[in-house]
Amino acid sequence: MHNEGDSLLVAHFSDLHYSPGHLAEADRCFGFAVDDAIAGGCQVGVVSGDSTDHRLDAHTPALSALARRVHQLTARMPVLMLQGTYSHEPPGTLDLFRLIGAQYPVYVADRIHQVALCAGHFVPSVGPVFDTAEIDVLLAQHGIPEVVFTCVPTVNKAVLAAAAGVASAATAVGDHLADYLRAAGTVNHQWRSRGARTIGVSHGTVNGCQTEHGVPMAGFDYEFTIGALFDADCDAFMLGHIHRAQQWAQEGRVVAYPGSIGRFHYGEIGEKGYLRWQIAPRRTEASLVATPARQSVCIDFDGPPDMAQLTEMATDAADKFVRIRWTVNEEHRQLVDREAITALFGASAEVKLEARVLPAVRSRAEGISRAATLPEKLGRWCELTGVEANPLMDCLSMLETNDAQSIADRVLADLVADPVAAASDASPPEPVLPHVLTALVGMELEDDVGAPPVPPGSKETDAKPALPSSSLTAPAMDWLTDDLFA
Ligand SMILES: [Mn+2]
Repeated sequence: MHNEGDSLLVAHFSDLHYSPGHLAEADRCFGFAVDDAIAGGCQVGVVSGDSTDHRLDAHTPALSALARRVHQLTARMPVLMLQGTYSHEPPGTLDLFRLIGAQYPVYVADRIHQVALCAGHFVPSVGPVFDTAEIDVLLAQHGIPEVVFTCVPTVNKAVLAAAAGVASAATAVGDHLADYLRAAGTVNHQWRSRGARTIGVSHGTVNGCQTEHGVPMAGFDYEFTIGALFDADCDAFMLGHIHRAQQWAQEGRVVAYPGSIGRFHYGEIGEKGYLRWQIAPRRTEASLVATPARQSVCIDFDGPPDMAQLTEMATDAADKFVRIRWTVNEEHRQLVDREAITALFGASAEVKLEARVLPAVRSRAEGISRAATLPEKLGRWCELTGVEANPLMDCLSMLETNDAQSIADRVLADLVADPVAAASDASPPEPVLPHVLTALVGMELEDDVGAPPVPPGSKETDAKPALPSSSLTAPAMDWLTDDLFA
């Protein structure tokens, strides 16, 4: 039916996300893409999932707008629509689209199977792949199909978890799909050898792909590996789900995401568009046709926004969607003039201001509240502040076991037992203090109340350093009775 070297032109759209909130963006971009695909002579249309953003009521203008575009497409080409993520496209959403074909039908792929396109009609396999008897009947009735699709809509992990066990459900998805794709590859190999083109269509994550925010997706619980997709022996593998356009090629075969049709979120990098595929045996190419997606500009400040920088940015932000984020401490929140910023971006399509205010919380001793006993809390505090714990533990046990008078007597007794060398060139006063208090002297006390106990060079204090001044003991005790564990 096809001459070697003939190219089949396929328009591949994905992640349209029609919804009231996204209607303007989705319809401007999908409308452009549909017109462009028709004008460019595309022969088949594929929508690889997430046509809608969430459950839509029948009266929602977004649903009829989507239906109108698909209907427009079917005046010129058959269209295959694949079931996407259930939260975006609740099962059954696409059923209605089977009814809106104009000159050509809309085929809805909502199970894992294969389907042949023969002279504008879709002929599905009964099971997951065409068996030999089906292939013989199909060839006898329709001749060689223009294209055979292998459809892998969103896989319900809950169903798989029930079958494979919860623990292995995540990786089992990948294993089962790889097995299926390999089986489909055997059948596709037969189709290809007869001259039919083969196209895979799926909605899921390829391990190692990159999201629209530039984040690589790597792990074991993604649906596919690139190798598994190439195992399906498809000339073209058309993917949906990831909103960033990207592709992989191997021996003239291509696996590709067109990405979302429009820019639905701030911070999405790269161009938006649809893929125009030229599919010929061993010589497939896919090129992105950019849609007029909205332009967004995002800037984040670690602190109050820099008005000079914003003024410069604003000159290039007309008609763009602008998001400005900043992080400020609670006490500085009043420094930000939201009205001035909004005025700067008066010519922009939208200005979104997102402030993150850091509350004034002083974490003086992290984890201390989880310690159960007072000695444990003290131990944790010593650990965090780098203070030797033993002298303070002695103090604490003294406080817990003795009354005030006996503690005072003991301190005084220690002082008498350790007289002072009262020379003019006396060494610093610290050594003369009882060892439990010595530990407190070196500590940084909050609010600077714990000033050094002895003004250097003061003869008067040099002469009588033996009595701990109130300026020393009071703040030191404050620490123990203060709201330390808040
Ligand atoms: Mn999506």
